[in-house]
Amino acid sequence: MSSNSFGKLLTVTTFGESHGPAIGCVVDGCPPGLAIEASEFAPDLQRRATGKSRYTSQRREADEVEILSGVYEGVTTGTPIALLIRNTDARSKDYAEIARTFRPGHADYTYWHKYGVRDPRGGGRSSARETTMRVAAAVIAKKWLAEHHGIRVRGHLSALGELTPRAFDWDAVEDNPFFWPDAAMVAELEQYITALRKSGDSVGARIDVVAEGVPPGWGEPIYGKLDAELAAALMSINAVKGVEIGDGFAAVAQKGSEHRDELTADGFTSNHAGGILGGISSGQDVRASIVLKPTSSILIPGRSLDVDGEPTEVVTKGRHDPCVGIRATPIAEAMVALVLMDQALRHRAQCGDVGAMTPRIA
Ligand code: EPS
Repeated sequence: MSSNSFGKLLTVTTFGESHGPAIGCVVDGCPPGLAIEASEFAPDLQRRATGKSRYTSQRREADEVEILSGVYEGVTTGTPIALLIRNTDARSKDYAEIARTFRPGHADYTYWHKYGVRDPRGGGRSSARETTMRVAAAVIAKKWLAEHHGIRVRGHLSALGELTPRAFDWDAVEDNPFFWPDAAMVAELEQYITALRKSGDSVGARIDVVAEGVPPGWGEPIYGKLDAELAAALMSINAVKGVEIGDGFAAVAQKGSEHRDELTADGFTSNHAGGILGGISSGQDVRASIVLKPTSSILIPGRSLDVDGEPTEVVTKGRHDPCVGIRATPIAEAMVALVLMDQALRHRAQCGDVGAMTPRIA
């Protein structure tokens, strides 16, 4: 299987299967001198992890990072940084019943046709377990972006099924298991997911990510546009079916006079563009959103075929998420941070000693 790497000057390669002995990644191209230690990976990994609330998969992984290379005496050396996390709570017998069938709506079917073989245990390489290593890699990117450019990348759930926040407060986001910005609605969300779980079904979600502090100039027209690379990176997250930059699809009903972000000495008057013009950052907040489809591993019986082409009915038991979007906020943040750091290094490589004399808009 190829295409397990992305990025140009900062490259990330992930490896491993959900029920294999370990998952890992190699982050290559990180400049030397960044202080990093194993304990710094824990906060973001725990934000993403399973088993942290009643509303996600109950698989309990320690998700402890071992730094195998690229760091000496607590600082990056400029050599490849290899990170490893051992799988400790795989329960492969859950997958025995569906090893010869295809879950409707799951990658089981397409992996089988593409490779002619698949590791059915926990979904193998197609499992959301793989996203653990993206979050680990992005701990490095988030720290580098913060230290070198004062950038902060953060996200929140902006829809859970038909529910949307009625109020917005960043402070609320980390205080509930849904990354929900409206504290007053958390009880409603709990009831919603509990009822959904009981019904054996699943639901989709939307996540918004914002990167604050991105300077103007990052992004490479024509084929390395910042928005194009963000879209590709975000779309590579399991279950993502839609990506928007700025106002995204809402732009279809906007007038030019409404959509454009006017420039004044006091700043841009709005940010419909999501901080990107012509594929290059404008200096405004970079805003991206993703939509994750409902989990396909559900208890409601669905029609399918087995590997011999015989009709069968599939019921997926085990420890699945009723909504994968609930714990995907750190994953979306991770992909945005990794793309931004790669683009920052690329901008420095080509244009590090140039730039316009025009004052930057605040
Ligand atoms: C997943 C199915 C479940 C989740 C898993 C993602 O796997 P299992 O049946 O082995 O418990 O727990 O998520 C993780 C293990 C993780 O770390 O995110 C799937 O089908 O994608």
